[in-house]
Amino acid sequence: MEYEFLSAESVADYIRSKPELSSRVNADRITSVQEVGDGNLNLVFIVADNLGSSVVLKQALPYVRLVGPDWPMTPFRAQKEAEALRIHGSFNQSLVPEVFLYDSDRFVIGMENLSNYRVWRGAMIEGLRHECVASQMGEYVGELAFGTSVLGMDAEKQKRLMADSINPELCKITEDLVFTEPHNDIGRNSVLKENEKDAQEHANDVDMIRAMGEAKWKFMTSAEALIHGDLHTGSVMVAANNGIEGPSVSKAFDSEFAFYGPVGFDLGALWANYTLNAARSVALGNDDYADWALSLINETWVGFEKTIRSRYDNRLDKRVWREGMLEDRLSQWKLDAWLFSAAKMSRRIVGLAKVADVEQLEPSIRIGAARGTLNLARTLVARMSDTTSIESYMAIAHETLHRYKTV
Ligand code: SR1
Ligand code: MG
Repeated sequence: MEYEFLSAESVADYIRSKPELSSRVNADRITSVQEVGDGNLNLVFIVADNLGSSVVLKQALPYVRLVGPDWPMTPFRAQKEAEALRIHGSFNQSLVPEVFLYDSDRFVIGMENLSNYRVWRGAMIEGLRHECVASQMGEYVGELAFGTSVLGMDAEKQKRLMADSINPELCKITEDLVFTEPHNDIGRNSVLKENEKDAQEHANDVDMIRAMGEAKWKFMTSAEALIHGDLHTGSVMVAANNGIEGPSVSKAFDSEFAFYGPVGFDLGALWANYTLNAARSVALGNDDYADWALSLINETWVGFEKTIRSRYDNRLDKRVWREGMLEDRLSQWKLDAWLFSAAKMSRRIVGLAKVADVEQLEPSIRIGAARGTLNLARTLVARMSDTTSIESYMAIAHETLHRYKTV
């Protein structure tokens, strides 16, 4: 597919040609253009003028940036992202960036520049505590779980939206990288030599494979809501309201993996990424921070549950969806989040697209963080049948990560 890529040199002309952008940034007075795309897929520019206005331009490349042109990828993912941001924003604009423009010829999204925000993963790696963000992300998942499911959206409208939101290419990335390849290496997996045995045991664990089969099935068949689809801590921007720490604000971004999928997948992604930070923190001996990171699991769940409970009175069909249904859904979503989190943490250890939390550790201590995380994923799966309380999850994570600490 042929289309022109943006460059630092061409963005001014691009903005000039789009009234939705030129009304926000003065293309004749641009003072800085930064390419900040540190994700795996896209080009991202922050463009600012000398009057203090700025905008973000995000362009989908026709391939996976992490790998290069050898891995082609549909640029129509930009359309999925723009639509998901708009729909999610309609429930609570404070939790996602505002979209100003979607350019279907060049697959560009023009959106709000979150200039005083930063990526949560980086902030957590630095040991900063952005309070309330985990709860806000639970609230975000709760809003989309209610608002885009048949609980909150007219059933006919919801079916049309579901059809429009089909996102097969991006879903395939997840199906392969998250559920399949950790147990079936096609040459994209890698670990430290000292972790090869751990990765092998993880890959060969028949109970884990069975659970991942179930998780993959759920991911591919359970079209509950228009989920974010890749809600790790690198997909969350955070800003402290007062000073460096204390109550913060946050926004979920990078929604190109959005599709009608299981609500528990987004929750599980958050839980897994809190846990990956805890693995890092344990390895570094930052035990207090590790405990704080694990406490976010509960905070996200509470934010989610509170939102769903508060919306449930407004459900569109009360004939058979009564109070019991709410309790059943919450139990199932918790179980799903538990299962998906195991998949989401182990893929970041053995598969393609690892996370800085663990990867940036010195090898001598990374061994323990990787081993602990893989064993934790397997233990969580093994324990699912006897407990799914969040307290148990956090206790299992605490105990397992400390047990495998090296040095
Ligand atoms: C090829 S894309 C690799 C990963 O980056 C994204 O953030 C998703 O997690 C995907 O699996
Ligand atoms: Mg991303």
